[in-house]
Amino acid sequence: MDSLPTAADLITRAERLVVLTGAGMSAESGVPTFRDALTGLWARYDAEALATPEAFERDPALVWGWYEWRRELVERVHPNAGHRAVARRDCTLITQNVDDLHERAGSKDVIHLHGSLFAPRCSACHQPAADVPGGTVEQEAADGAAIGVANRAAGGVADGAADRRAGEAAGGAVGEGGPRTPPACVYCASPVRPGVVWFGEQLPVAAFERAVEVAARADVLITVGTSGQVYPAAEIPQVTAKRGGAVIQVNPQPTPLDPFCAINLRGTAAEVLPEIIR
Ligand code: BJW
Ligand code: ZN
Repeated sequence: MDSLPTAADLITRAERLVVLTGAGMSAESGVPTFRDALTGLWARYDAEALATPEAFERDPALVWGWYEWRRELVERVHPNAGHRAVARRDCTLITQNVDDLHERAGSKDVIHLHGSLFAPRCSACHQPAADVPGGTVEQEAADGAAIGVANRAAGGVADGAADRRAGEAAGGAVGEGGPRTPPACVYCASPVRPGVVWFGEQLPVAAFERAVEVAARADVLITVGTSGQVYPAAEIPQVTAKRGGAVIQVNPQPTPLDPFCAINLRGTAAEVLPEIIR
């Protein structure tokens, strides 16, 4: 890659460096992407059945079980050389990822555009589930049998066995862990939902506004491992380019962001980032 030294030089001299990451950033840690043809989540699971507010309303246990499976998967993996390279450099990091691998690598200034697998909240009153008095979310889930009984008594979500049957009936659209009854909110008894941004939902306003602001002021923005297909996140590199900043893309495949990039590096995050962030 002839342009590696040019990219490294631009990054070394940058005064306001911004890094935008997508699912490809965590792929070499073992976290699946969404849209890669064979290995992406959307090749195996139906986004409409799992990543929309309507899906959660229709079948909370199917959706909660899928996200719990993904949360547990993330807990078992580790940041890769790409996460570590970014953490070594002073920059603002904007991520679409719902994992915590940037934080675990040591990055401090992380903007999560699409929420987090580790911030569940009530689907009705929006209280963070971590505020549940008397325990963490994990303790609540471990106490799922009691919650299931309470929910059934309240005419709420179904029990584990029924959920599993529903998942099977849904055509196996559920993660390896199977459907799981979500915990009930202690304030209003509604099901707790994953703290992520689904299709059709607004991004967290303060996070998105700050992301646009730092992108507009960046002299260099590195976009890593995103297909550039999901809006409004895909606008962020365009903001930097239109304001005269240099956009450097790290991705093994071409993307719709290519025309906005001064340099396109066709390689993986763990290979390329340690070479260009010195
Ligand atoms: C590697 C690699 C390696 C592989 N190294 N690289 C304008 C036009 C058309 C549609 C819209 C529009 N504006 C809004 C929309 C609708 C929609 C949208 O964008 N749809 C498109 C898909 C058409 N957007 C929304 O609904 C958003 N909300 C919104 O606009 O609200 C408006 C509103 C306002 C006011 C009130 C109410 C509403 C919300 C979008 C939320 C996205 N949510 C998800 C799921 C999050 C939870 C979860 O994790 O389950 O976010 S979808 C999924 O896609 C996830 C990701 O963050 C996001 C982006 O994916 P990403 O990161 O780019 O991954 P991939 O898989 O697509 O790409 C991976 C890339 O990595 C590939 O290029 C590989 O080549 C590469 N790669 N290995 C480096 N080792
Ligand atoms: Zn509530």
